[in-house]
Amino acid sequence: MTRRITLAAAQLGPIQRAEGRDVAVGRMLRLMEKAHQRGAQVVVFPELALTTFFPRWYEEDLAQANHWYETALPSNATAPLFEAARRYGIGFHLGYAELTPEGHRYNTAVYVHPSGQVVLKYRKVHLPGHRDFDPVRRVQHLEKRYFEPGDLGFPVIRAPIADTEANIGMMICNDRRWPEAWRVLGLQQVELVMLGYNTPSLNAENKGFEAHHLRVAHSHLSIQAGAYQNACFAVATAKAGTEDGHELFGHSIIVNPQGEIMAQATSWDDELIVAEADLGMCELGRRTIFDFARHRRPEHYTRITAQTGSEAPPRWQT
Ligand code: CDT
Repeated sequence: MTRRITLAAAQLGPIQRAEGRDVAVGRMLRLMEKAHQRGAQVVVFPELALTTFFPRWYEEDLAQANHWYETALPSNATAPLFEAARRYGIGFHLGYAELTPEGHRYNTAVYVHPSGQVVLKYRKVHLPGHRDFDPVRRVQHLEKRYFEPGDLGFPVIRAPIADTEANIGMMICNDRRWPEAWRVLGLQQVELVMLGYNTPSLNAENKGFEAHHLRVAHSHLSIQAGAYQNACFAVATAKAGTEDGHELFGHSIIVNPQGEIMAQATSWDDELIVAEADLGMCELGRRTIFDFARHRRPEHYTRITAQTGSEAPPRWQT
């Protein structure tokens, strides 16, 4: 039996700081309608999809930032997305800022079944940037101020999608650059990784020049390598364009388990890209070169979990 599903990445153009959730949700609904017309069964929206990428703005008092966070899902603002999912029979992935009843703040994503039930929740583990205002940076990237590292690990769940089931997992933006995150998902036989991102076109750390085309290349390299080495599909969806005067590079992609790009966004605006995935394709890598049970040597990987920073090697002695 073939296990085919139609995947969509729903790239969002910029959402300006002054724009409310109603604007973002309205645009997302149009993308869901398009996804339905194009036969998609899963739609992946970006990281922090409901607002501007607010960690670029410094707020001394965190409570003043509460308006950027969701305290419930669905809420009045997000309910139309859940209704559209039900209407079209489409599951969707949504990235948002989460404020829990206990006061914890996370950069979160959920996968919502067409019935409206949340199937899987993930909280971003690798938070880039810094905690305090950095006068050297051209643009602030305050994720370490606004979020705690996720406390859910990298969960994978087997869930119904269309007429079949798929092992789904998630990562968020910076996570895609960490092979450890992909491998933890791979070790749970993930077949579909959903990930959203907001990546500036410029490296704003002022520690050297990084060419624009390499910023995109590094993103694609990481996603293609992660999908290939873990024999899974990946839907990677960007927020794109000039947001609050700062450029995000877009280039959303859908990748197959061979690491090939099946579809790529070409605009820096709202754009839907679609690809058909035969989940059976995950078997080849899993049974051959990346048959983990046969080939992995974890006894030689202890540094991966025993150590965080790198250590200098011993110096060769004559
Ligand atoms: N949102 C996010 O994780 N963005 C990072 C850029 C960080 S630059 C400090 C990324 O890895 O794409």
